[in-house]
Amino acid sequence: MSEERTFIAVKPDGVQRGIIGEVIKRFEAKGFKLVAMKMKHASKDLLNEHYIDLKEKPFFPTLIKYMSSGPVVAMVWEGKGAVKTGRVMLGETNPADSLPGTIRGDLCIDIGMNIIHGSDSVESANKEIALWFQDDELASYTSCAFDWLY
Ligand code: IDP
Ligand code: MG
Repeated sequence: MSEERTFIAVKPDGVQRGIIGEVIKRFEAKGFKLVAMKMKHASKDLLNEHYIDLKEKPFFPTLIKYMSSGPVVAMVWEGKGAVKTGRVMLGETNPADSLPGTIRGDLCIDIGMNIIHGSDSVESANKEIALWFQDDELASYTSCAFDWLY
């Protein structure tokens, strides 16, 4: 159970606004283990695949334009309940509905500029991790904090 993984990405606005460190700080402080990270200016093909479930939405073209407007920082975080807890840490899709204390609740305003992505289920996490990372980009190590977390 402590090996559940989620895909988290700081979106182009989060990168431009200098929020990468704040996001990493929150996931590290929570106790999740970083197993992969890279900066990537995603292609439209990659983003079309990443957001394939939303392709019929009216905002889809704007979303792809936004997400390809600059580099993102893609990460994989591991730990018990990483997917669900990760979503709680992010807040709601619309920052206006996100509570203070969440990343979106604290750090952004507009639904079209909501600074961060997080997988919404274990199944989509596994799909997204495979889409953004090669197997050999996922680090395998034991965190010295493990026995103090579980
Ligand atoms: P999520 O990122 O919280 O999982 P989704 O519904 O999967 O939310 O939507 C993916 C992304 O699409 C959102 O994070 C946001 O960037 C964008 N988005 C969602 N709904 C809207 C909208 O109504 N207007 C503009 N952009 C939207
Ligand atoms: Mg989503």
